[in-house]
Amino acid sequence: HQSGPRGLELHRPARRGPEPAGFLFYLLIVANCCAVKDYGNVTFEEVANDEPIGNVKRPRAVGSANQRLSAAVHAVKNDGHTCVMLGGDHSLAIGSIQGHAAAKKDLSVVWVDAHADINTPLTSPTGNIHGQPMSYLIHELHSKIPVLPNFSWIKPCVSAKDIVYIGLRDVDPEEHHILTLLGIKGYSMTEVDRLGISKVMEETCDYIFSKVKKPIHLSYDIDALDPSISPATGTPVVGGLTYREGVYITEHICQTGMLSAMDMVEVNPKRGRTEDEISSTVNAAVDLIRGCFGKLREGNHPADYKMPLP
Ligand code: 6HN
Ligand code: MN
Ligand code: MN
Ligand code: MN
Repeated sequence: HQSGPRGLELHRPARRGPEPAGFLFYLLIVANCCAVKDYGNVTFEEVANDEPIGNVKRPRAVGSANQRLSAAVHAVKNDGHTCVMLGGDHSLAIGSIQGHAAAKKDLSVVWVDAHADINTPLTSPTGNIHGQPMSYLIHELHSKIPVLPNFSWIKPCVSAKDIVYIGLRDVDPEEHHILTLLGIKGYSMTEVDRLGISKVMEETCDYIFSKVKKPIHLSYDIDALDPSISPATGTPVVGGLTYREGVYITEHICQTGMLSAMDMVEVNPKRGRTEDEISSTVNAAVDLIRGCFGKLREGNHPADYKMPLP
C-alpha cells in the first residue's frame, strides 16, 4: 500500500451489522490515492476442550489462529505490500510479527501501548495471552517459555535491542523485571511528559536506525491513547497519550519511509457504553492508520496538481 498525497481514505460502514468472525470491528477501506488490497479476514476458530495450560487461557485456539495469521502476513509481505492488521486483541501480534519476520529478516518493533505485553506464560497474573505476545517473539526469552499446544511453530524472531515501547503506564512487576533485565528501550508516559512526543520520536528513530535502517513493525494498541478518546477497549488505563500525541507518532513513523507492517489492535466496539464512545474510538483508530500512510494535518495535494485557469 503506497502512501499517497492524501493518505488512505478509510470509512466505517454506516450501519453496524454483525461483525465478521475473528475481528471485533472492521473498516471498509476505500482506495483514494493509495492502492489498497483487502486480503480478507483471518477467522478465530474455537477449539473443543481448549483447557488452560497452567493459567494460560485458550492456548490451542489462539495458537492456531496466530499460525494462520502468520502465513497470511507472510504472503502479503511477499507480494511487496505494507501490511495492516485490524484487531482483534493484541495476541495477534504473535502471528503478525512472526509472519512479517519470515518475509523480512531483521525487523525493529515499535510497540505503542499502555501495557508492555511481555509476560511469559509463567509470569502472567491473568493468563490472558494478549498480555504475553512479546515474550514468545524475543530471542532472549526463549528459554523461559514453556511448551504450549499449537505454539510449537513460533520461532523467536526479534532481539531485545530492536524494540521500543511508547506510552507505558500499567506494567506488571514481573514485566518490569523483564524490561530491566533485557535493557529494553521504553518511553513511559513519564518520559512523554518530560521530553515531549517530538523528542521521543526523534530518539526512537535514532535508536532503531542506529546501525542499519531496519523495516519497522508498528504495533499500535488503541489503549495507548487516553480513555477519554478511546474508551471502547478491553483494558483502558487513565493518563494516556492525547489524540495529538497519538497521531504525531504515526506522522513521524510515516516520514521515515520504513513502515513495513502495522497492527491496530484492541479496538472493541462491544466495550463502548454509548454510540459516541464507539465512534470516538473507531475514528481515532482510522486517523492513526491514515497518519501512517501519509495523511498530514497541514493538508496534502497530489504532486501533479494543476490549478484551474480562468
Ligand atoms: N493489552 N499486564 C496485564 C496482563 O494481563 O498481562 C494486562 C495486559 C493488557 C493487554 O494491552 O493488550
Ligand atoms: Mn485484549
Ligand atoms: Mn497491548
Ligand atoms: Mn494495552
